Amino acid sequence: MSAHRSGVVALLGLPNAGKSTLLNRWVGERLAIVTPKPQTTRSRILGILSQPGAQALLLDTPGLVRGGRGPLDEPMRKAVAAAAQDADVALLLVDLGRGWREAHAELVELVGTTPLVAVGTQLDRNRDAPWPPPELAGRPNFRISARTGEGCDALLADVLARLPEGPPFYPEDQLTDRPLRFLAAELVRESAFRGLGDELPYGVAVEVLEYDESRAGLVRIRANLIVARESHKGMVVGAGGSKIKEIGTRARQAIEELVGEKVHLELWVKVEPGWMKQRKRREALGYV
Ligand SMILES: Nc1nc2c(ncn2[C@@H]2O[C@H](COP(=O)(O)OP(=O)(O)OP(=O)(O)O)[C@@H](O)[C@H]2O)c(=O)[nH]1
Ligand SMILES: [Mg+2]
Repeated sequence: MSAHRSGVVALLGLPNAGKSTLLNRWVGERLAIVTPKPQTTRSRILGILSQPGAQALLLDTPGLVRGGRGPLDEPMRKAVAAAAQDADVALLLVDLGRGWREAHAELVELVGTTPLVAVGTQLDRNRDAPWPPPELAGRPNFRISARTGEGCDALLADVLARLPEGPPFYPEDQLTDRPLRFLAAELVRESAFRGLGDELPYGVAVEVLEYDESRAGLVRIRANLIVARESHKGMVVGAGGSKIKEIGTRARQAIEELVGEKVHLELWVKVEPGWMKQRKRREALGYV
């Protein structure tokens, strides 16, 4: 029997490459939220993938924008750098439809000497796109669709074979290091991102005030949807409270699916100017 392998796999790429979709597919749960909006992921999300003989610690990371100067950009850049440097294997995800960009070169630089695997994503809708780009010539490369699953098993087998020998770091039934209350907050944020369409205010955040599992079969959650400006409150609440209701209903359903129990979700909108600029506050909200 061959030895057990374990190690850290960083998922890197530009916004919307499909990093979080791939993490969720491999782990089989919605650990990382996914939306069509760039910069959906705001922190390093660990997904633990255990198979007989191997355990991969998958680090999903925020997609960086070039020269981004928002208050969240610097901490997000640090999260990406830390993931890249912790990794035993780095996956550079490149949307086949958008192809190679200058910002990819910066990510390659961040990865340094860690073995890098090039992954062309969203194959289902970009079958004829050229691949690999000349900048990635000589690197191992794969094409996948995280949406349909095409190519994902072959990529995973290759990645696991690159991990160093070692025992598992986590119990094999553990899927992440984040508590359920954080995952619940993220699912509320995902629902808000989806519900708010193009007028989404950048500064939306979610804070879970209460996560109560004391009653069998029911989780009671009280949460704030935080906006950075008074003028954003109306957008989130909607006419007669219709928008916040829609956001809450969709989030509740997603949380119920994740925890496998009934959920009671009470959602409030709170204006908190400047939360993004305060490091402690960002950390308390889980975005680092
Ligand atoms: N057609 C298709 N769409 C995909 C695929 N993978 C991801 N998407 C879509 O692309 C969008 C972005 O996916 P995410 O997984 O959130 O991308 P990300 O790289 O995590 O993005 P950030 O967190 O913003 O950096 C979502 O609307 C996904 O549904 C794919 O394989 N095929
Ligand atoms: Mg993401």
